Amino acid sequence: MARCVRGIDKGCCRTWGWSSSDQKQVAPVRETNLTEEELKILFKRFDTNRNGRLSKQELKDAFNSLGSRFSTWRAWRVLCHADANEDGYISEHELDGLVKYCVKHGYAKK
Ligand SMILES: [Ca+2]
Ligand SMILES: [Ca+2]
Repeated sequence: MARCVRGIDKGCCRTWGWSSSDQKQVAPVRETNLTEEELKILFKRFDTNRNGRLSKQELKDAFNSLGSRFSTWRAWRVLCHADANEDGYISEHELDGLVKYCVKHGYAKK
């Protein structure tokens, strides 16, 4: 009898579609077809004040365009990760580290 009740519960969960509605809420990481080279070009385009460095705001805009849902957090993470001289900006020679971070997190082709 107890076994029968458990079976009904399981059936209810399926009927209510809990798992399927959960999946809808969690959007998958947006798949891009960008190569590392294309990513570099994209990031350079977001150097809106043309000073050759990417500020946190510029990084945030770039991640927004890549479909990141947590662009502010991503910009902060990427600065921690790729800002080698810790001046708060990603400069041209630090771009490689930035791009590698993006590849690792699914923003570009491997
Ligand atoms: Ca800039
Ligand atoms: Ca730097």
